[in-house]
Amino acid sequence: MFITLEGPEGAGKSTNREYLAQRLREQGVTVCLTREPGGTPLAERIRELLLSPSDEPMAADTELLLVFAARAQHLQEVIKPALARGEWVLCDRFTDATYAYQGGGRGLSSARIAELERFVQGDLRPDLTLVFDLPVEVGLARAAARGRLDRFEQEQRGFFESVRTTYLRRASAAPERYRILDAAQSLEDVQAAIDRLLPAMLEHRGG
Ligand code: Z5A
Repeated sequence: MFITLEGPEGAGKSTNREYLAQRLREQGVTVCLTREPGGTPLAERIRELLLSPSDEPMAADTELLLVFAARAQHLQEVIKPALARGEWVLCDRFTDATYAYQGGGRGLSSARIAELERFVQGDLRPDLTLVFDLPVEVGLARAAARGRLDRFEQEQRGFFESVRTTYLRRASAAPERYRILDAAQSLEDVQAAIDRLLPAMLEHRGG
């Protein structure tokens, strides 16, 4: 299974990816944990370019192409081989983040993103996407508590509202693939919600 974890800043994706991985391992599932942008040495270098604040403003098209360049490398080196070995891939962000940040946030057309999605991924799409949803101010406060803000985290509030709206719109347009979790709850409650999703996920075992 290919599972992606999505959501705005500070939604708890990384924390809950570890939790889900642990619960799946307890059930005998071999998991491959990875993230985007990044996941391979080259893709992590592209991540550095994307996240580091710089005096030269990055054009939105450049940002979009870098995101997909990193993804092409990540798919070839990590995601496809892991799926071919029968592992479950748990990926912290994937192409839904491109629709949310470059589409919703930067205002690039979803048709253009879809073109690159087809070019880089062919037919490969996640089997399940968990959207950790929370009000923008709660997520930004969590991110700020961590210290220095990256290039995206320095954006204005309207940018993050569009990111959140895009995630929710995509999730409600394809409810068979997405599960929305209320990430503003306590971590315990979020993890209890993950536990409730586990039986349905495990039904996928064995094809
Ligand atoms: N990006 C893009 O533009 N286009 C793309 O296609 C892709 C990505 C793939 C890096 O992503 C950036 O790349 C991202 C979008 C862009 N924008 N930014 N910035 P990232 O996922 O690496 O960065 P992030 O969104 O900033 O991740 P994050 O802030 O680390 O969030 P998180 O992983 O969702 O949260 P966390 O690290 O698990 O938790 C954050 C803190 O909150 C931490 O102290 C936790 O202990 C705490 N936490 C978590 N859950 C709770 C609850 N329930 N209650 C209280 N506290 C909690």
